[in-house]
Amino acid sequence: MAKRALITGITGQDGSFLAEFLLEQGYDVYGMTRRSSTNSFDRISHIIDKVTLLSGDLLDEHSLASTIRQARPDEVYNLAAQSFVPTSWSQPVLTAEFTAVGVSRLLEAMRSAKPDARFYQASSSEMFGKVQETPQTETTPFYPRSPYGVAKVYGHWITVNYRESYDLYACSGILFNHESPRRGLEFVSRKVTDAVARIKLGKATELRMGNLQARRDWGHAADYVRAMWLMLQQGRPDDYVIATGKTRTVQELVETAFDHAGLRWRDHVVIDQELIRPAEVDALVGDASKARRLLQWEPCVSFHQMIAEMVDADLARHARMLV
Ligand code: NDP
Ligand code: GDR
Repeated sequence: MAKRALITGITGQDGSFLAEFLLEQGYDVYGMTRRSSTNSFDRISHIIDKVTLLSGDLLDEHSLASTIRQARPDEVYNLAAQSFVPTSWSQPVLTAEFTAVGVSRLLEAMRSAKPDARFYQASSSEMFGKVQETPQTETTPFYPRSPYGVAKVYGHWITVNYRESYDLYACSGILFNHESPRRGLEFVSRKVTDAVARIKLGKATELRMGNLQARRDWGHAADYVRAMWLMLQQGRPDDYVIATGKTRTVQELVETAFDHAGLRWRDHVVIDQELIRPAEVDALVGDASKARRLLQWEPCVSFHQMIAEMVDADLARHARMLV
């Protein structure tokens, strides 16, 4: 019989890649979506006939329990969250409700409706924040620097706590930044590749940016969703860092994207103080050796391949809009 998986956040970047991956593995895929007056199914439109969508919201425990009862999942992937760091300063309480307490609601729903399901929590390198050691591993202490980071620390520890308290198979994947052409337009990689495409096609001239000196460890979303699945296929549940081990500045990302389109970034980029964050995470770089050793996980897509793919996709999209 086919295994059944429930994905919260299926309409997001990672949810769409994970749904594709699990369908390829022969799973019956269920996705939880929240109601909105316009649908947000763009990222899953190509697989919409192959997945079953169920209505639920992280704010509503009743809907979570009902979603789990309907899906009867073997595996639950909790990818839903308020995931944009700057919004967590303007909406700190909502971020805590979705990204922190939402994890408790889902774990409680799973514990009552399907306690033998395996659970994946989407934890984040933002938990390391003001880093206490470099590179960051599963044992590096957390020091979050935004309401989002604080909420993710809660989500991480409640997952560990439910594993230890109730013997659930619950894993926390501490994933570093990962991108793709499906990344939301507000995140730095996609903001840059989208602007490069618009500038190249004559639709824009300027790109306003915040801190160019911040460093991140950027990988590709398709590689990272494979790691989520691997975590749920092991003999026992555990937590894993997923990262490439390479760190680059935002400026290097900008240069790479402009170079790929044959443009000079200095002709177009303007620093906007409004985009500087109240507290910054200056430099992240992960050590994924535990995942490499125990999950045999390796990233396949390089940084340059990924940025080229994103620029090309945005160029094609904007060119289509011109005709
Ligand atoms: P996205 O922002 O692209 O997707 C977030 C998803 O959560 C969307 O499907 C959204 O639905 C859904 N969602 C938000 N609020 C609720 C709610 N109240 N109830 C139900 N669903 C909700 O995020 P990513 O795909 O990039 O990330 C997936 C997860 O991984 C997130 O938890 C994120 O914090 C975490 N993460 C991401 C990293 C990255 O680099 N991408 C790195 C580390 C962790 P809708 O379409 O309706 O808005
Ligand atoms: P991050 O991703 O906050 O790391 O969280 P983002 O791409 O938003 O920022 C990365 C770095 O770029 C700097 N930056 C800018 N960022 C944005 N968005 N826009 C700008 O104009 C800009 N200029 C400079 C930022 O200051 C920051 O240092 C992402 C999210 O996906 C989280 O959900 C996830 O948990 C972490 O990655 C790991």
